[in-house]
Amino acid sequence: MAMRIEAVELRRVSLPLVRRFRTSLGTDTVREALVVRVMGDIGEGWGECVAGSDPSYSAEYVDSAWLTIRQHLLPRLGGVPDLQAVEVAPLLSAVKGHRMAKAALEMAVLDAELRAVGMPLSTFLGGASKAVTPGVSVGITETIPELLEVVSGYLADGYRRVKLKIEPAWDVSPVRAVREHFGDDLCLQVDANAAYRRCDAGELARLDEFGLLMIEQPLDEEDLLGHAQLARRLATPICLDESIVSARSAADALALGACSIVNIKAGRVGGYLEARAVHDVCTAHGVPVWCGGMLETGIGRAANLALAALPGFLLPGDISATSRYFSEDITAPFVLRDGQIDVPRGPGLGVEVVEATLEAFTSETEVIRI
Ligand code: NPQ
Ligand code: MG
Repeated sequence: MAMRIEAVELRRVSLPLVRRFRTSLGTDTVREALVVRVMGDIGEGWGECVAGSDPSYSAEYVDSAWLTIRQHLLPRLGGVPDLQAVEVAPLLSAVKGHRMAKAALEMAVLDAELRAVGMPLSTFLGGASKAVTPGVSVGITETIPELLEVVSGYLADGYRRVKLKIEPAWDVSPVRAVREHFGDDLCLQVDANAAYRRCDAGELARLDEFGLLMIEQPLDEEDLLGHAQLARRLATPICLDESIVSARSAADALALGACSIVNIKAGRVGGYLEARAVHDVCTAHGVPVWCGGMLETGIGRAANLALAALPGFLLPGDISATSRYFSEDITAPFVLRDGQIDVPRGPGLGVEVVEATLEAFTSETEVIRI
């Protein structure tokens, strides 16, 4: 199936978070998302750009992605008569970087194409799982009692894996408190979002006694060598997030010994097809992967569920129920059922955008006609 793009609608959407989310990068109370609708001869498709409102997690942010899509990406897709989703990345390869912007467009074209042929994204990607086991990412809180209360709530909701956000001076004590309070059986891991430096290795080694599943991205995204050196000093496995921007960088990180687990986020690597390639590289090396999360709306959440249905996704991801983040979403909510979330079965992403809700949360719209 192929399409000709006739118009693209960009929307800035602001969804209030149910509780503020603090990480070593900053504090968010609202998720500002960029939603992309591609319209063409075969119908329409939806995509979501996972960039944040400022360049703190990565260099990309909503405004940069918006401009890049309009000025540099769409002009390379707009005139193509028989555009296929698999050609989107090659056609955009002359534009350096801007992977999250590229991923959003590819997702929308994939959705349009797969809807037109009636195939679910999970089937197209090669996923077999019907449901995935969710984890939950827990922000930095003001106090340890507050953290224990928040974690208790998530365990009561049915989450079976907990990830604590850490930063210097919020690491050993919260981890110890959670481990002591909930016991050794709790699947526990931490994520530093690059908040440490090579000279902090001694401090990070203090986490070894808590039996963590992994420590995610302790050092700078560009510091693969530092991660390799740190991996040799720590008993806790290192997982990379920000550093992995392509299948090639995943292969390099594994060859260097910089990590033994990989967090896959399609936006960060330029799309769901590249994300599958990262999965394939890791699986070929016997390295387990899991699906990261970027506080997606139902659009991105649906696509993440499809990706996480691939066989190498051996660890619970940051795919939580909608209610972990939002009281209202632009699609029907994803819910926990017996501690799992179902992979969408409908064609394409398998979700319908509720247009009235989308409109209510939209602060800016631009329609670009080809
Ligand atoms: C991570 N996500 O794994 C990211 C980081 C992150 C679920 O822990 C707005 C948009 C705020 C994206 C905060 C989780 C964000 C964001 C943190 C992503 O590193
Ligand atoms: Mg992370």
